[in-house]
Amino acid sequence: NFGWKAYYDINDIYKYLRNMSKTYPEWASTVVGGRSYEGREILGLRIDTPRKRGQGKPAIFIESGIHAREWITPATTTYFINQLLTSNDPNITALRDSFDWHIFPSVNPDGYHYSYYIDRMWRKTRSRSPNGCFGADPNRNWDHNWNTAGSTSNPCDYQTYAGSKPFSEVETRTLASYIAGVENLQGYLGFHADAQMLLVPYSDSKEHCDNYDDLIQVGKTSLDYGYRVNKEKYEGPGTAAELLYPASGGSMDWVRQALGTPLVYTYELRGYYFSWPPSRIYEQGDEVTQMILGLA
Ligand code: 0X9
Ligand code: ZN
Repeated sequence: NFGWKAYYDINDIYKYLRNMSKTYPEWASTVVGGRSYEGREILGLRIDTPRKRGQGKPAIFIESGIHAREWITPATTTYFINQLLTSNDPNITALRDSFDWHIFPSVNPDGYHYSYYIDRMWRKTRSRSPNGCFGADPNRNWDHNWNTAGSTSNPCDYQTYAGSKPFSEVETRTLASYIAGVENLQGYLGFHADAQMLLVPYSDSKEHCDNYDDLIQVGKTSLDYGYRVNKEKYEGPGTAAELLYPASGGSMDWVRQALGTPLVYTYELRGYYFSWPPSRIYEQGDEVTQMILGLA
């Protein structure tokens, strides 16, 4: 009875992933992208259909839920998985067969669980600092110009504590090593809420990466495809420093620079103070599906 008219807890999301791997064993398998402070797996689904296998299919990695309270991102990501595995639309089946997908609906499972049951506005991980405060911002913790912009060294900060050092959080450290092991990784899409914009690297300064012009062009096509669904305009594509605010230690910057992955984006979905009516998850699910199709 998993669906897209309610938000589900982490156990139900993981159950859904396991079910899909059992229903579509030729196409999909669960993968463990890392682990969390409280001992959960970072569970994902790899969708690598036999069509075009062994022909150098490019891999695309989808990261959602790095910020715990951005519930629409795990929801649209499972929606996208469902589209890939069940749609008969030839554009979607071609999309499914053309890439080796590594899709992680919740890369901060402890934080999501805490936000779901205890504190709706929780954003960080749940690691315990020596001074007794909890959590670091997992999108400030990656080893790219760590803690130089838009973050703090105060472990009690509710939002943007960078962690005690780069990759201090087991979630970011283990996930980074999984990502580094993905063969032929060409695309990395991170999903956030709710600034309604499309961001490209780098995020800590106004520096543009060397394929900035290509990223902008491809990003525009992605937004055009999304716009057709609900006539919703997203800002960008552009860098976080130019459109939002500078922030260092983000996953996208690390993947772009340390791994050299060419197509790296952060999608900021819609919402209002991180809430979005569950009855309308479909709306953003379809938008995201088209945005990914446009990009691909
Ligand atoms: O601050 C963030 O991490 C993102 N905004 S949010 O409101 N969802 O928290 C912006 C991310 C853009 N920057 C990087 N990807 N580094
Ligand atoms: Zn976020």
